[in-house]
Amino acid sequence: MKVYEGKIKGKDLRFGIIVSRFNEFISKKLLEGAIDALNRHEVREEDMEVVWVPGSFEIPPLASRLAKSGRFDALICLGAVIRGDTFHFELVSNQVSRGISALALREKIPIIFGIVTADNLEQAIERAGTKAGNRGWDAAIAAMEMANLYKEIHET
Ligand code: INI
Repeated sequence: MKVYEGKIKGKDLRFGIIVSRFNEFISKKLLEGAIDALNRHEVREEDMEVVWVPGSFEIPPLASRLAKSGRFDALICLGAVIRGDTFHFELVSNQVSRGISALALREKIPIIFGIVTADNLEQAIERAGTKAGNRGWDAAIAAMEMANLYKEIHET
């Protein structure tokens, strides 16, 4: 029986990170978590590119362009959508999740969903490096695993 499982290692892999400036207090913590995870798994500084966008709504169109550039083995999308910030929470969170999943199906590289959706600021803080871990770190781990898995599958 052949079993495929991507390794969580980052050496010689290139990552694009798209991060939203809206709720930057949270998203910069996600970015720190993601970079830390990549650093600790031997991804070189020159193999990471960070692109800031105004809000999570802008993440899918940017990810689409970066995916087509051919420069990356995986993309990591980071943002924070918090209910109560504005009444269009549902609209933004639905659009960004639909957009990223549609892209992930269409593009050749993994596109990882590292968007925190939370009912309030406290919940978002919990997911950005306090008691519920750091979703940015988790997204980077998933990106390495999926990038290696895609390579394994394509090589067979
Ligand atoms: N963008 C976010 O990243 N998080 C939010 O919580 C949010 N809310 O709630 O409004 C948000 N809105 C901005 C949106 O992403 C776009 O930047 C804006 O609509 C311009 O297109």
